[in-house]
Amino acid sequence: MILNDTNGKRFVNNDILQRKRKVHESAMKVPTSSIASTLFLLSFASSSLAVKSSDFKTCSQSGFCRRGRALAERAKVAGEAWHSPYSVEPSSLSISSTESSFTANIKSSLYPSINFGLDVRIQDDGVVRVRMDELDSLRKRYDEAARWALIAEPRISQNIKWTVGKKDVRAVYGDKKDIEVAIEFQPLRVVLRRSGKEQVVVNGRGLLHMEHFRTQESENPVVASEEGLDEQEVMQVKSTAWFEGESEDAYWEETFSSWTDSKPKGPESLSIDITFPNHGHVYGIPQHATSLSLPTTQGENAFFSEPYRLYNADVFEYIASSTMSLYGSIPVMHAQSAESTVGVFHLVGSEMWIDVAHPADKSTQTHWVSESGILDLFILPGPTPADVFAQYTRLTGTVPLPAEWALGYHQSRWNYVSSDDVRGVQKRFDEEDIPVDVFWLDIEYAEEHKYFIWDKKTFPDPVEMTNDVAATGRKMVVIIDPHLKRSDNYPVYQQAKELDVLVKTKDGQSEFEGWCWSGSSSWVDFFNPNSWDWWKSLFKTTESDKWSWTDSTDDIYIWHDMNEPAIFSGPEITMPKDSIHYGGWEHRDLHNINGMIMPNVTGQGLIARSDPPKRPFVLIRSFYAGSQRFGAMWTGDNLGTWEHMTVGIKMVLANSIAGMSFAGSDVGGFFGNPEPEMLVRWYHVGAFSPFFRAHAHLDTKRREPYLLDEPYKSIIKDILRLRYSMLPIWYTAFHESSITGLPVLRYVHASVAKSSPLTTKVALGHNMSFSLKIPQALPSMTSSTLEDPVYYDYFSHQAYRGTAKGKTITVPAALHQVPLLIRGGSILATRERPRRSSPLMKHDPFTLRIALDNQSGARGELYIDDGTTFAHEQGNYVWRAFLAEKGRKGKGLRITSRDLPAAVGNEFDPKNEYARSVKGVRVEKVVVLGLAGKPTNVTLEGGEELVWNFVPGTAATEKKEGTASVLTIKDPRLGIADDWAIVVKT
Ligand code: NBV
Repeated sequence: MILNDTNGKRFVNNDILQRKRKVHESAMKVPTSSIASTLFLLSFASSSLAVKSSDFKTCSQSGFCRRGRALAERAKVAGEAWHSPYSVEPSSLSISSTESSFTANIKSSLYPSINFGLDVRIQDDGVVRVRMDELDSLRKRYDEAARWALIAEPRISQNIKWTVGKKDVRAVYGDKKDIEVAIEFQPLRVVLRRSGKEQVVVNGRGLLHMEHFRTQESENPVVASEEGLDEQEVMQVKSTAWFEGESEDAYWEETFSSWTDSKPKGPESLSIDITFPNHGHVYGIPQHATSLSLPTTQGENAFFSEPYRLYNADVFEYIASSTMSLYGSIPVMHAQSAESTVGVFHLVGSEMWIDVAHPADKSTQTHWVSESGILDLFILPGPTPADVFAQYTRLTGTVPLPAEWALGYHQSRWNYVSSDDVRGVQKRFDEEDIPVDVFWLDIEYAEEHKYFIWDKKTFPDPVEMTNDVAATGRKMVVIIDPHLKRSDNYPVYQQAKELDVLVKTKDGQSEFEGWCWSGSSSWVDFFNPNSWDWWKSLFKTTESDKWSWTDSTDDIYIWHDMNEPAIFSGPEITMPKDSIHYGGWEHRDLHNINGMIMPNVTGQGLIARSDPPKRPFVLIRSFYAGSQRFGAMWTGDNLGTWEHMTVGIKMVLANSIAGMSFAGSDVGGFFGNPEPEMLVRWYHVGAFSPFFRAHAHLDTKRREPYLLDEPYKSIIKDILRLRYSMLPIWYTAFHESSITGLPVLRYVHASVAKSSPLTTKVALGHNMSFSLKIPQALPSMTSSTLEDPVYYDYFSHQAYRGTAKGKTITVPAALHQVPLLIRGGSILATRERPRRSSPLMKHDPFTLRIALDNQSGARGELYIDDGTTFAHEQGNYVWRAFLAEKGRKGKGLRITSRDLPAAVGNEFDPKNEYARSVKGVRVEKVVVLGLAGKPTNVTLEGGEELVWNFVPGTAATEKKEGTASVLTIKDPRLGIADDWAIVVKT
């Protein structure tokens, strides 16, 4: 049984999810342009940077990256004369009986005796999967990345017909039969076309190279000259040198700084070029601190000189603009063109470097070089961004619906030093009436950094402390790092040792030892299935015969830091690549996957500890493709600077592109002491991030919101209250994301037609309802380009009218003003009563804000459930569709609330247990923006006149800019879970 299967049931692909997806598909249509967008910040002056770059390799310090780039350079120099040595052997082609996939042998003219196998299959959503591995090889290439990243074996289409020609094999498919995949034989190329136009070309530049396994002895001698070699030998050397270069560069050993990597398997790297013709922008491959539209690393005027690196690493004081690796890696890239968005998912778990170039014709060339592993490439045909998200999350899963409290505000610092400190912080929040849901404890809560074990000197009463916090519905999160102190009095370590589930050194026998917070430490090998049940059991809060966490409660959730893994004594602050994991795999093969299993098992432990089970919450720093199923992420140790604030948003968006949309950055910056203005702006950013946590380094001054002077304190309190009032919008957006894979925070590209980069505005949820831009402290205005017909300022109700071409507007954004716009055409549900924590809002009434478009229409949805358990999987939820449309004869307005699943004929009981529990929860206010003309009366359909008030706008009727008219319907006494209609006559 593989771990993902168990999770699959809980987190993804369950029946409920499939049914909901259908409901969503039939109820909502997401236009292409609504998926593409981003938040934009002004650019800021550079600050001092303290990263120790020399701790991390550049491409030229990494043998396989050097070889990969040198290969590309040789190809460039050779120009037209360059040809890929790889080709398909047509006679070996074998099409499956269902005709949906085929295999073939691949030969490289360099090594005629080496065989490679190609496997191509088309999935039933049109995704093309291309796999290649060495056949009958000396050793086995790592082929388990899919096991960890994918939620299930993808379903293969039954409607494909391959046509085998002399030069290629092709399939045409898709609803409109407009997609064509061709695998060309000589040289091997894979091309995806839509309507005859090339979208993705693999090996078009001839950079494919799978270094085959060999023995050191079997190699060609390294030759400085050809002297002394007979003709045959010269030919032999030359026949590979034109392609592979003349030296065996770092094949068998590699030294970086004081570390030597023994490389017992020799060279096994994989180079592949992927071109996106006519696609001028590429996005994704997180995590890097850079713009969303990835700057070039090759070609004339390349922005960066180094390729983007994917090698999970703990980079101290990282640079805000760099291709350096950071904590997580997701090898997923979207490419955007005027007509389409496509994607690729290069499923490799080893270190990877990616070069990006835009040749003159506005297309994008990419070159991916990874250290080991098979080729397992998914081509995601799009053609809309929404399609690419659906295609990717069908493979790797969506973010499961989080507990609602997890969307509230999290207060953290390294460290709250004692139980009394925690109580004191909570008291101050309450005295100032500032909402907060979660208090966090960093590593100092643990005695000698032996995680799970409280330091009783400072935390003598952890259960009582947690219960005090939980009294207002709040939660605690405590850190559990992956390094285990090698100590006789640490039961967690002792048990791991007994179970023999620790990572081994290169001999495969001895326990790997490294240095971290806990001093001499070892690491659990979570690839070893024997570790799973044991690790889950550690979270049990009830007595058991073994050690269990009786010092904990169900209100304590988990934070996994340092799971790259970060090892102070290791090369590049991580684990030596020749360390050995379960199954005999080297750490090199799976380094980027390493961090994703621990949170998976922890999550299962959290689920298992309570009855009825509650949704887990785990925060992770290191992640890989599929990690979205197991936790939220944050962008690590940012600096308290404007650049880091800015790039943090881009990093959150880049993560969202790669499926990891429950993301945020440390509010305030981890290092440094931000000035109050900056802190306020940082709270603006945080309040519009899916994961909203303030956190700070040990050496920083305390900066909890209540410590600030006025007006900053009140401004931050207002921002926090705004976030809390909007929690229903966030929760509904997360619900949608859990079904469709669309990110919660969306980038909306200004205009698909112009193929502009994604750098204009950010949108939250389905309706792109929000456009937010954060200026630096001054000037206090910010501008945005609008294409959609109308936007309304969330607070002043100023109407801004965009044009098809895009129009630049200026929005006030003084420190106390969040530049927040609602898109005309949306209906938003909020809860406007300030409370101390989100669970206290459970039975609060709702306000509906209806922002009309130019046709006097709007729609929106609201999803609510108990917010903590899995009862929603049994159909216990309320999911409403709100609609505003012109009344009879095109006059007035009719506003309705319907049950969304029932409305599209889904099997669903609107009187489910949860719906019954919120029977008394009502809509307390309906606000309509942009109504043309004063109503004559406002009634419940077929019923009484309601209490209302109308303030005419200066913009409403003439469709000009100015304030919008505002109709406020007061306390219409409507149930949030009931069907109703309001008729507005004008
Ligand atoms: O556990 C201490 C910190 C933590 O506060 C931070 O959020 C992590 O990213 N941790 C890194 C280790 C030390 C960093 C200097």
